[in-house]
Amino acid sequence: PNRKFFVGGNFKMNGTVDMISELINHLNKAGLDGKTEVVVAPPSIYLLQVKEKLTPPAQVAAQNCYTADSGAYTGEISPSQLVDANIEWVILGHSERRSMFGDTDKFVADKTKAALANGLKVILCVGETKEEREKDITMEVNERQLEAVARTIEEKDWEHIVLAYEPVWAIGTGLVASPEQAQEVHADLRQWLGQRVSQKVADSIRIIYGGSVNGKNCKELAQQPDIDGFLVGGASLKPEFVDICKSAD
Ligand code: G2H
Repeated sequence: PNRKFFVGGNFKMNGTVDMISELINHLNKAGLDGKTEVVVAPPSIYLLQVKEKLTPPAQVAAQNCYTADSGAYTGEISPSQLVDANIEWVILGHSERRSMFGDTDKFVADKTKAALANGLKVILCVGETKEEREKDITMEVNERQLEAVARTIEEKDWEHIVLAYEPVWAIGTGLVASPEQAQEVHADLRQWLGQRVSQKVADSIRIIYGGSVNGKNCKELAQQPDIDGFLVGGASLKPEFVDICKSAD
């Protein structure tokens, strides 16, 4: 299967006007050749700045959005506003939003549907906690999160989704999943999609890994057959992000 490698940089709630400007300059000078699809996700207040300065083919993602188009929803951003600002992507279902900001499986699915309906592409995150892995319910949890989306969108919508597997125990902890651990879940997720959605979706969807990816561990992870890229947090704020963008070259 011919899946284009995908690397996302999730800045989370980090950065300043100056720091983000430096990061984007560095990325622009990196000579990314478009072999890997590169997408950066700054905090929403910096989306327009990044959109203006970032050189294509690199693209921009929001870190979240709401379901409605407009209205009395203080503090939220709509999918249509992101489209209006020429933002191509949105990250949905990140574990930090699930655990801290009330994003349930259903809410994530509804946001995904709204984002896709407006023409955004979605980086959809799933992943189990440490306790869930120890209880041996890793796939159950990941399937439950994915099932909520599968029953909300149509088969054709999956073409505009990149699936990010982010084990919560590996996020920001320095405890990266081993290439074997990540590959195992990625393969299971692909198999699940094949049975639940279609073989075509299973074969073509990019499944990317997130959780303490850095310039050193990315190469070995990138060689796994079902790892089609990364969602990078901490290391996306450092020069080594460029090395991660080139890890499949
Ligand atoms: C997982 C990842 C980016 P980090 O959240 O989404 O963050 O690379 O800092 O573990």
